Amino acid sequence: MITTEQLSGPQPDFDPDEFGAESGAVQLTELTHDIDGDGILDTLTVESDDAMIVATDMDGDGDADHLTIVHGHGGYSAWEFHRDDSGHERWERIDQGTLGK
Ligand SMILES: [Ca+2]
Ligand SMILES: [Ca+2]
Repeated sequence: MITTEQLSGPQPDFDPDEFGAESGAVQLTELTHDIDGDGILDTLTVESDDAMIVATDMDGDGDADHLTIVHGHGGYSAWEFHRDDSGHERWERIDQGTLGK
C-alpha cells in the first residue's frame, strides 16, 4: 500500500556520492524555494541520509543549472551545468571545500 508520505520528497535522479561531470541533466519537477525573490520557484532542496542537495533552475526550462552538494562530513561541491553547441551536456565543478573552515 502506497501512502502519501512515501510519495512525498522528490528525488533528483542521481547519487550525490557518484555525481560528476558526465552525470547529465538533472530534471527538477517540484521546486520548493524562490531564492532570488522574483516570485517564481527556482530551487529544490533534497536531503538524503548523508548529503543535502540544493538544485537551482535558473532559466526555468525544468533542468537544474546549478547544484550544491553538501555531504554529512561537511565537505561540499558546487556544480554548473553546460550544454554545448553539439548538445553535449556537462557539469563543471565551480567550487568545493569544507563547511565551517
Ligand atoms: Ca525565483
Ligand atoms: Ca535550467
